[in-house]
Amino acid sequence: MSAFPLRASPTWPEADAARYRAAGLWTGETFGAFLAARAARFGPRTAVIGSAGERWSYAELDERAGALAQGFAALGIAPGDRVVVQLPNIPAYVEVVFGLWRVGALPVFALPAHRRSELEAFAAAAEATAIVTVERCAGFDHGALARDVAAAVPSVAHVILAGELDALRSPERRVLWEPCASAVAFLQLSGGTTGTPKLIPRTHDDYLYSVRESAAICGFTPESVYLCALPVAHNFPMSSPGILGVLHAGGTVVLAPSGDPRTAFALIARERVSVTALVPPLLLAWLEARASDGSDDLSSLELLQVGGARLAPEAARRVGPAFGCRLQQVFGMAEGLVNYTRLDDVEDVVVGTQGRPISDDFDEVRVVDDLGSDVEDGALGHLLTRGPYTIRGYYGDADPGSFTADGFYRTGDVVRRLPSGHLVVEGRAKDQINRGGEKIAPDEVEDHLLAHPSVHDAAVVGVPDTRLGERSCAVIVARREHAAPTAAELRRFLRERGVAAFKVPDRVEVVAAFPQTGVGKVSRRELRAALAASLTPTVKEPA
Ligand code: AMP
Ligand code: DBH
Repeated sequence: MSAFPLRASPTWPEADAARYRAAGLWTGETFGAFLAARAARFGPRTAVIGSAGERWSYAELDERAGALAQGFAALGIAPGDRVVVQLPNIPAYVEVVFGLWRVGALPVFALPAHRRSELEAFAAAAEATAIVTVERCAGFDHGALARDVAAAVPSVAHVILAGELDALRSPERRVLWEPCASAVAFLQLSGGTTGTPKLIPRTHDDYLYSVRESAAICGFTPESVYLCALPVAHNFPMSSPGILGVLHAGGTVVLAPSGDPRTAFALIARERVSVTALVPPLLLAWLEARASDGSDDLSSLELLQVGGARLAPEAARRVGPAFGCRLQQVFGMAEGLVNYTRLDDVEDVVVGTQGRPISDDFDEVRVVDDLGSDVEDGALGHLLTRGPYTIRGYYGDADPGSFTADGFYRTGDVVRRLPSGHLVVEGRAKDQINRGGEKIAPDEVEDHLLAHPSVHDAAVVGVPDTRLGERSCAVIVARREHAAPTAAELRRFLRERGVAAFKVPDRVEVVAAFPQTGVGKVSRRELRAALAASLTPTVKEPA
């Protein structure tokens, strides 16, 4: 077993677990068994297509994952070990993740955009023993980054590069791990509202339940061809129904190296893609590209999913005419609850709501006022949720305040529930900026800004933006006797500290002092709200 024991995380009470098992929601299947069963059933069918021409059958994927698992074991990766995976959209991602599951290790999913500051925090919080990455991607030296992180985080003993996987494979077929489906299978990342990362412990049972149901809701079949245009490790393209949903159904995953319309449209035409998933800004880019050049053959597209951030109804209405396919809105979170508009919902519902939960019977949704009392359907309130695939606590019980005493997750989203059960996301009560689906924790960025020698105080707030929904703005108070740092200087400073590009403020404003909100100790939330309100009218929306 791992030399670094898993931290305990709050989990479902036994009575609920028993209920989910008795109802057949939690089946006891593990990810390792899942892939073996898919290979037995869909053996010669194509499971994964890469942009460099790779085409792996289900049997081949199973074989590759098995051989890699033996290699991981030989290297010393033990059951229960956490392994940070930072890979772009390449087929190796799929074999690595299943290979880790086969050896009993827990992937910790990082995005290619993450940099030293984030990777170090994930590796340290998870006490990871290895990092799997690529040598280089999109001009960035991920290999060097992983080696830096390994040097800084004592638990990390191995850096494994995608280019070394073939050498690692072993023909041995030892049984590596006796699976337990109720155990944590991986740690997903929360968009987070705090500076320290909150890791999300998902079990085999709970995640596979959501994957199977999602595939059914979205009508996935062995004929489904899914284009993964978003970063593959994100919860949406991974599980809603995402690549796991396609593999469950026996369909084909096509991995796009980027979501840009040129790349994606060519892959859709070449592989006869039937379904894909986008965040709203990417949808806007696709709509524009389609309007200026309609020559790509996208006639195979049947379903376009959009989620991660608010989709403007005007954009939603353009999907059908532009792509000749149905739109589906997806409102989900890595912590669990996923809502879908249904394939048979009328247009007004598909355009005007963010869908309803996966399970009518088992997802518990409450919409409450500030005091925690349920509000009427149609009224605004805080969304709380509990159910068979929503976590009861973060890894190591970080941030217990995100959960109610009776186990509901406080999503931080402000919603309206319609009598049909559909939810409309109206806003947010959590300290988080949603930059076109990329979540930014103001605290985290502020902590970095405060490290600058000329910064006395800093607040990071969201400002409305037509394209991204919101952009981030850093409001800075300079230190006495110091010249205020320029925006370019602050951006460079953050990049040098290893902060992901999407977290670097789009805009920097310098003020003499922060407004005094309330009496006594100023709450960061109130301060950010006051600053955001003072900023909004001056925002120049980009063309
Ligand atoms: P995360 O916690 O990083 O997984 O992000 C989940 C959050 O993204 C949700 O709580 C919402 O705030 C936001 N979100 C996801 N999908 C949608 C959507 N379709 N519309 C509006 N907000 C969304
Ligand atoms: O934004 C998200 O985190 C998200 C969006 C759609 C998600 O986790 C999901 C679907 O599963």
